[in-house]
Amino acid sequence: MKYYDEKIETMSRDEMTALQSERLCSLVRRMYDNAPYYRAKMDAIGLKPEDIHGIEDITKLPFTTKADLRANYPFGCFAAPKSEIVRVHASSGTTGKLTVVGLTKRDIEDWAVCDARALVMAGCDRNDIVHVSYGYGLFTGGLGLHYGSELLGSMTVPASAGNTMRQITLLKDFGATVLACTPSYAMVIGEEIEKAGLNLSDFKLKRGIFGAEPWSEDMKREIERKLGIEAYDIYGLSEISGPGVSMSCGGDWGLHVMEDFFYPEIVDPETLQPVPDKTDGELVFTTLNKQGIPLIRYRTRDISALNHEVCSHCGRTLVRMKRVSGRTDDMLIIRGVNVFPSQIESVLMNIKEIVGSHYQIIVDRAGNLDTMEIQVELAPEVFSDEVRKIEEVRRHIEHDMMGNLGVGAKITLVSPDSLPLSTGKTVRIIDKRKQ
Ligand code: DLL
Repeated sequence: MKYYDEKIETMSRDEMTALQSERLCSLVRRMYDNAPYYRAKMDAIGLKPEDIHGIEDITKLPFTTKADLRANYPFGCFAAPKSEIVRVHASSGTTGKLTVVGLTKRDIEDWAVCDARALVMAGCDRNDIVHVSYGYGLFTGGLGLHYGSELLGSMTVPASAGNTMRQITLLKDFGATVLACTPSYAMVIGEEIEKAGLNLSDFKLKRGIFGAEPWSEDMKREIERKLGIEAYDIYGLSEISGPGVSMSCGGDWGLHVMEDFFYPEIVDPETLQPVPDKTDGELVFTTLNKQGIPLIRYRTRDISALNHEVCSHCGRTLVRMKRVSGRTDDMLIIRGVNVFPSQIESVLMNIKEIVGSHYQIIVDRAGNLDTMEIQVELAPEVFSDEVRKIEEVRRHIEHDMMGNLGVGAKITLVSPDSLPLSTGKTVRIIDKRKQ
């Protein structure tokens, strides 16, 4: 099975533009009539629904931000009557209130289609056994992949996150062929399999559907090696629709956006002006088909780039977005230098004496100077080595970090298994400057 929906996934640019234009015009009308907060934004600049004739007019429309969702907590941004909402999800940001979204029956069906398409992009079909270790609940990861996998017709195991040894037993006994979880949890599962002395040949795993947090190419290779699988990147956010907003096909440039549902733009985060293809900027989405909580020009804070060329790997015409390496707001500025956690991870993944996926970044200020400490777990076999050897490892990391980040970091090596483990999204950064 090459495509889930060949017509949409290989549509010509002109046809896609026509579809998006039609959907945008009807969305703007609906929002104007049913979403008072957005109507107020349009009124403030004197914009009427009839001023929007097609997707080319999208830049006339005001942006929406997380602050709008927070100000209208919990249900004030819904554009459908509460009687039509059949499910809510929510995500907790790093600060403040939950962001709540409401879905109608059709929203859930559309979402399942996105995830079914995503699974097929990764090479899955109805013969697969899909083990879902994303959390089930208010978080969108578990239920999103779950519905997509069922729609595809694959046997679906709703394992949810946690209790790693039990997960491993289920993976082995049920013969799961696909594992869906956060990349950091995939690393934990891989490490536990190694520690338990289990043989990969006792498992039938072939593919992994990993997302919900930034992860580097190096981490991808490490997960592939540890679990003997091919790892695919899945992207999404609750505000837009959870996992399946975009998905990698295994090609080497980016993730295909389900652009008949979600219209992507990249803007300069300072000027908010659109940037050319393949140029980094802030990713902005408009939900073209949603009913419960449609959003127009929602600023994701994620950094990406777009590429409209037809994909030579899979033949899809769906626009690609570059894998998200960080957010405009998890970017650390250390003594004026911009640092992304993904850069730190890349350095760590190439050092064999440590467990590269277990690290924590602590940022503080001493006097007027920013300080950055990176705590990393030593590999168990190195932990028992003599102090001189361990000090050498520490210096080596410090040196590589300086070379790659352009700013110094204090490296602290800690004993194996001493940093907090994550079964979902990992908290990597403790920024004491903000406390
Ligand atoms: O994380 C939805 C999801 C679940 C995606 C399972 C993929 C798999 P939120 O909790 O609302 O939703 O968090 C959304 O997570 O804005 C990104 O910053 C980050 N993120 C999600 N997927 C990726 C990815 C889910 N593949 C926020 N790469 C987004 C990098 C990602 N960052």
